[in-house]
Amino acid sequence: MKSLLVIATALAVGYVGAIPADHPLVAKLDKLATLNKRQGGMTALANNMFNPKGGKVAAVAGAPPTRQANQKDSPAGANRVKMRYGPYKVPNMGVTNILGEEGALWNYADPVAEKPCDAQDGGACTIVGMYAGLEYPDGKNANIDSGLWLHHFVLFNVGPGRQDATCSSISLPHMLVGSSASGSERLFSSGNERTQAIVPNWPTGKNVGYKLKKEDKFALIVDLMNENMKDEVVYLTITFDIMSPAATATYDDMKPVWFDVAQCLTSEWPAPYNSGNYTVPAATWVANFDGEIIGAAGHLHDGGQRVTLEVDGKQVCNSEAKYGETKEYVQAKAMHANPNSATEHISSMSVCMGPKFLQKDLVKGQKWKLRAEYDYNKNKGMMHGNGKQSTVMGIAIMYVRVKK
Ligand SMILES: [Cu+2]
Repeated sequence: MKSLLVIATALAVGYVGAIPADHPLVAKLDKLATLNKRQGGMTALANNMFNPKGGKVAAVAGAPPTRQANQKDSPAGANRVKMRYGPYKVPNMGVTNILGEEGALWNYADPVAEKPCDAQDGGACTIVGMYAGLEYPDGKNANIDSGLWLHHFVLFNVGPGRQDATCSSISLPHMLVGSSASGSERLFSSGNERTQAIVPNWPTGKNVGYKLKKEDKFALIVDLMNENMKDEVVYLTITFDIMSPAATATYDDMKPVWFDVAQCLTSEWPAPYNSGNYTVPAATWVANFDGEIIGAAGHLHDGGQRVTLEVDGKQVCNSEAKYGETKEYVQAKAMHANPNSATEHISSMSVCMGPKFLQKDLVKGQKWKLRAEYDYNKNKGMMHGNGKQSTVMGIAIMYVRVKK
C-alpha cells in the first residue's frame, strides 16, 4: 500500500522523462504488479487510496438508458450510439485527496464498461467515430459553467492480441484497470474540449474502422473535477459511430497510437514553471508497425498553446488550442478566487488530418516526438490555492490505417 502511494506521489509531482529500464521505479512497479496480481488486481487498492470519497455509484432512478442507439448526425451507413458510463460521484471542492487535488475524482479505474455494439452482433462491431461528453443524471450537459469538468478519461480495449503501440509491459494506466500494455491498448481519450474523431469525415478516413472483436472488453480510467461545494453525480458519455462486421468486411483495420509527455504513466506532468512559456517534450517513440496515417489530435491543460508531432526531426502535425469559444468554457469566477487562475478554458483542439498532416505513412523505425507548448502570458493556467500551477498534460492520439 505504501509503495503505491510513494510511486503515485512521484508520478504526480516530481517524475520526469521516460523510464529507463534500470530506473528504481521500474523495479517498484514490477514488484507492485506481482503483489497486486496476488491480491487480485490493483484496481480496488488504487481506487480506495486515491478516491475514498468518490467513484462509481448506483444507477440514478429514472435516468435515461445507458445505451441510446440511433442518435442523429451519424455518417452514412453508421449507427450513432451514445453510451452513458457510471454514474460517478465526484467529491466537492472542500475534499482534498492524498495528492493534494481538490474536488477530484482522480484517475478512477472502472474495469468494466459496456461496449456499444448491437446485440445481434454478439459484441463485435466496427467503430468509425467517437466523441465524449459529461452529463447530469437527467441528461443535461455538465461543463465548466456549472463547475463540472471532464478532466480526462482513457478508454482501453482489453483483449487477446491487443498491444499498446507506445507502452511495453510495465505501464501504470494499464495496470490500474487490471491489465497490461501487452494485453490491452488505449483506444480513445478526451479532455473537456471533447474533440470529435469522426473518421469518415476526414480526408483519408474512408473504408477504415476500429474492428472490435467479440472477445474484446472495455475498461475506463475516469478523471473528473467538481468546483462546487457539494458532491455531484455525473455520467461520462462516449458516443460511438458503429457499423456491423458484415457491412465492414472489406474495411481496413485502424490502430491507435498514444503520444504522451508522461508516457505509460497517468499523463500528469508537474508544471515546470509558474509563469511565462515552456515546452515539454515527450520521449521519442520509434514506430513499430507500418500503416497509413488518418489523423491526430492533441490534449493540453490551460496555458497550453499547441501539441506538435515531429517525424525524424521534421514537424508534421500542429494541434492548436482555442479558448472560451462558448459560454460553457468561461467561468464567472476563477478557481479559489485567484486572479492569476484561468477563467477562460480550452474549448477545442484542432485535428491534424488530410493536408494538415504532413506525414502520410507510418513506417517502422521512424522516430516520432511529441512536444507540448505552454504560454501563461497568452492564456492563464489553473492555479491551486497555494499559487502553484496545477499539473499539465501533453497528449496526442493518432489513428493509423493498417492495410489488409
Ligand atoms: Cu488532462
